Amino acid sequence: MQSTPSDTILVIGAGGQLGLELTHELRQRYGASHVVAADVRAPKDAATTESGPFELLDVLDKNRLEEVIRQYKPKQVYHLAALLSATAEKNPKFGWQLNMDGLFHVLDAAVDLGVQRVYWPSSIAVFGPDTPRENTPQLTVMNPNTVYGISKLAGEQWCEWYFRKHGLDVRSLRYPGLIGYKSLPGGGTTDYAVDIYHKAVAGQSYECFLEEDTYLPMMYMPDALKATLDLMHAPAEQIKIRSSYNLGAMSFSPKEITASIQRHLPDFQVTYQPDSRQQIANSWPASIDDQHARRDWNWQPDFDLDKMTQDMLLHLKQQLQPA
Ligand code: VAH
Repeated sequence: MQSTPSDTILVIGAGGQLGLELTHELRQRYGASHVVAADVRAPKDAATTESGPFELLDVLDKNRLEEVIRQYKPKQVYHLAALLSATAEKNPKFGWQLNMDGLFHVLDAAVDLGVQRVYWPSSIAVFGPDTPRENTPQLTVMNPNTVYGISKLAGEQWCEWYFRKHGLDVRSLRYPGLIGYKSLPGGGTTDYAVDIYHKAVAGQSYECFLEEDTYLPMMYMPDALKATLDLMHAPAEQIKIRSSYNLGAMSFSPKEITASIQRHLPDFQVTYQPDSRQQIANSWPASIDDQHARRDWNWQPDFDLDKMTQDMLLHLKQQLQPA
């Protein structure tokens, strides 16, 4: 077995939309042998398993989690495994179990086995229908009405508790909808904003599951990776919020992303067939106030909608028609 360096990083949920991209980015920055990818099943993306160490790990199996941490002794753990909003609504008990017991297993193992720093993603889903929708503040009314949102709000409070009671350096971001070309999302309400690009590049029309004027906070994956690593690299004394930081970049509606794509592909057509995810989207903010992230660790996004569209279409076309 190839020995892994002492400053190893473990990514749990490495096969997911964010996990796959984060593993790739961490391996590029620190060397593939330094980054252990783990997931409950082997990722479809062969690169994740072939470019560096991979472990099959169900985060609900605490003994297996401790075995992996004892084997690799990671300095940092990124715990990304969760059911997202739409999937968790269809499978509420498992959604709660995976999102909560999985987090407890990681927090306890980190304390017991000396992991130095833990990252855990929260989401704008922690806000609810009576939260101010425009420029939603860091501290405000939080009454999420989805299983996913309830689990993320509870998780934020537990992360803060482990920081206060055990001194565990656990850090978190309330991601908006994430959009990227390297991985497909799974079971989210914001997934339309990824699917729409794939349909456009394939020359097909797209049937959107949200109404055309549904504004949601969104972020291009390179910005999400930048924010995550900026947060994890910041000196501990700069981290003033130990529940989870609001994080923003842009907000747009299906109508606006369609127009952005049509500026490149004028014949692209979209129809609207809202489904149960519309109710979830209606309970979330339209835009986010992330002044604390900008103040505490100099957060600054790089991508707006048109810059993202240009980059997404370029890379998806390259994937479809390799050189
Ligand atoms: C979801 N993509 O749609 C996730 C995200 C803000 C949304 O948490 O469930």
